[in-house]
Amino acid sequence: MTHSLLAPLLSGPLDIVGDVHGEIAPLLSLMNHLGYDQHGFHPHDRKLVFVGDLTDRGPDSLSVVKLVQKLTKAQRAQCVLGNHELNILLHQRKYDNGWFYGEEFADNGYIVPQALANDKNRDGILDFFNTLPIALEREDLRVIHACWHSPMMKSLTEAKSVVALKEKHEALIEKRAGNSSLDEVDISLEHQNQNPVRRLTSGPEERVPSPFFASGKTRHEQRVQWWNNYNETFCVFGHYSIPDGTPRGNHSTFCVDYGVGKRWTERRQGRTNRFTLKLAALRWPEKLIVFDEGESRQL
Ligand SMILES: [Mn+2]
Repeated sequence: MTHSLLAPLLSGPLDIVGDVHGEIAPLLSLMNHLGYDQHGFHPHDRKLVFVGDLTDRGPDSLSVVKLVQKLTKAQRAQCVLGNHELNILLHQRKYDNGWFYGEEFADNGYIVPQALANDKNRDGILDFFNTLPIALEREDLRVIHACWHSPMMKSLTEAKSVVALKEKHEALIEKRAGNSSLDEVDISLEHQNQNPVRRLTSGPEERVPSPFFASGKTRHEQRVQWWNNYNETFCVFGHYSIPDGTPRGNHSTFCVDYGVGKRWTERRQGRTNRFTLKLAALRWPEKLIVFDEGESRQL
């Protein structure tokens, strides 16, 4: 099967869903509030679009992948590749993707409840992730996981697989860096910003004026709020979770990740509903934001 990493977005009215991160129950609840049945049928023929990061952190990445795979196969949904799917495709073990390798997710001795993958379902997950485009586009709308960067979109047609495309650019950047006087931080920024696979799935970064300590290591880079300088076709993205609900974006961008990936921390504190961290969808063209517990508001 051939597929392009820059693909046409489905036509008609859409519901664009934020980073699910293994939270199957909020996803089913959100689909219900949006008017879909569990097979993804909508009475007004609406379609679902997922912005990537389907897995890790939440209780059941397996069921989320299975559902989204079924919906996309039936052409009732589309999904773009997030950095979490990319890590799994690259066999990069991160602190929160152990479920894929059959390992428990422990946080300071607390075991986060999660369904674990096994030899029977692992290859199917990789096959599905390998079919995901990086970007979707139609005349009035664009969807990408982290960052739309027009000068790089053409490079998405250079290779058939996301892994091949990443490796090709990695080699080019290493070669350029080898002939330069760049320091370690500059080289790391080159890999983040000049490799289309990394920039588009996890966003541009910049050097910080003074290094800071976070999550166990000294950081020399920080994320760039690329949307402040974006004035093109309306673009919906995820990745930059909004724990306090403060919207991210400008007049032509919208971040639909409302942080449900960390909901396990709220459950751990005994909360069972009215969560602060939510799963959201943006209805298009209505520009209505709908949350998994049923609330909604106009963008
Ligand atoms: Mn992400």
